Amino acid sequence: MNNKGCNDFSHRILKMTIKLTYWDVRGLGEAIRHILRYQNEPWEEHTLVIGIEGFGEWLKMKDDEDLPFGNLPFIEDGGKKVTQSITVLRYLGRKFGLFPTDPDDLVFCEIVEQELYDLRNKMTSVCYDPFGAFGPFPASESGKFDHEFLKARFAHRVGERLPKFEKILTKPFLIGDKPCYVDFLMYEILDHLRCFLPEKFEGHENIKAYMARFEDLPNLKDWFQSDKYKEGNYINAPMAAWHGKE
Ligand SMILES: N[C@@H](CCC(=O)N[C@@H](CS)C(=O)NCC(=O)O)C(=O)O
Repeated sequence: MNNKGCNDFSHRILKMTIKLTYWDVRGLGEAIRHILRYQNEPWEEHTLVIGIEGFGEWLKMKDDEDLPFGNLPFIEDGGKKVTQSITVLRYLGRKFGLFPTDPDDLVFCEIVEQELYDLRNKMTSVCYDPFGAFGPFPASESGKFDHEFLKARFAHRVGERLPKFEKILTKPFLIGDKPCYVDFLMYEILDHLRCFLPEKFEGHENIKAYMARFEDLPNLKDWFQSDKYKEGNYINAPMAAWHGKE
């Protein structure tokens, strides 16, 4: 198969166990997990459990001296620590030969990557009450969170955006026959949307076929068929107004 447009220098890199630190939800961590599963490299996870203890660990980690801007998720690879989920995906993409080499492909990938991240952030603000008194976030009386109202507004945007994804997903993967780093984000965000607003996917056959191809990828297929995937695997934290998956 032709891995169009992606470099491959993975053979030159010493294999180390990559460690991912994140909450026990899919959230921003699952696209990273998908790359690691697909690669079938040794990796481990330090899972923070949502609750007093997990929040305590997170607050401590935010001031980690090795992290200029501590945040979750982050990975450790050898001595290197990387935060910002998109930067982590790009880092792993470069490391594993899943990064576009052609400048036009790269610009296209970055546009799609940012579009997906915008959608993800909008969905987060529909699902999490910014005025809730969870963990370290202060309660506020300056606004009222209305999940159903926000969901309807978001559904309108998704209905307008999905045809654009339908139009670009004409190859087996975003830029060729094999996945690049953005495909791991793409599948994950599309699946969040599919779980949240399944009716919006009706008639989008390219998107459905693309998602089925992703679920059939080597190493990922086993994951999607595993009991662990089927039994839990929440998209958002339990305090969210919608935490999926139905
Ligand atoms: N842009 C960051 C966002 C990370 C993020 O929002 N992390 C959550 C925890 S899962 C958070 O609330 N971080 C606190 C903060 O950003 O102050 C990324 O993509 O990694």
